Amino acid sequence: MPPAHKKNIIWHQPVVTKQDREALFGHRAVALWFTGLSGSGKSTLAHEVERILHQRGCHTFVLDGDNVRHGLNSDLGFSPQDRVENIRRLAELVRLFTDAGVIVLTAFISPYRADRERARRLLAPGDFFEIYCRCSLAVCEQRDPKGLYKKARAGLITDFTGISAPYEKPTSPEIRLRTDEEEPDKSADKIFQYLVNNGFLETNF
Ligand code: ADX
Repeated sequence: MPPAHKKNIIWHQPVVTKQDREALFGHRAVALWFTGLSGSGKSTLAHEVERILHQRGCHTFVLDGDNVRHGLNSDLGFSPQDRVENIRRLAELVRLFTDAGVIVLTAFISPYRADRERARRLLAPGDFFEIYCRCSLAVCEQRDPKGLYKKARAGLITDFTGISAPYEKPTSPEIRLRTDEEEPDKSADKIFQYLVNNGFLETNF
């Protein structure tokens, strides 16, 4: 935005705050940010954790990379610049969801460490949980649920993560899972236990 426009935009303080909404809903509003290769199980796991939390009366929402690219980010492709912009916009969206008191679960490859760290910094301290879905390329490729690895190997898709585009592994994620070795319900339970153990689902905080 040109600086001249910026100076005419004033931040409006909400009357009902994030803390008010958290107290009303009875749980903290945080981001569970799943990251990993395509086919590593991010989306499956995000939906499974959401199911568990929803059953417990939590307010939740899953943001899935493929889905958001149909609408909000339909103008973006997979070049490095477009991926940066994809994650920048999504991090802002996640911020809005947490401000609204919702536990948001995201399933974006989010291959660049710097972008994930920027998303972390955009949220209040302690509100961002990086969940690394560690799954070998061989297993992702064998699963190939959308047939995209095959197309990437055949050169029909360029800039494909893991094949012709990089994936920067998290160095210190809050939760690290072996999604190529562990069943999704077991991994989902670990995440749920993590939230319980760290007091995120307490009704009186
Ligand atoms: S990200 O890298 O910008 O975070 P995002 O999660 O939004 O990616 O989208 C990834 C999904 O888009 C993949 O799960 C896959 O279904 C699809 N896709 C299409 N082309 C590519 C590509 N070149 N690289 C990775 N994923 C792709």
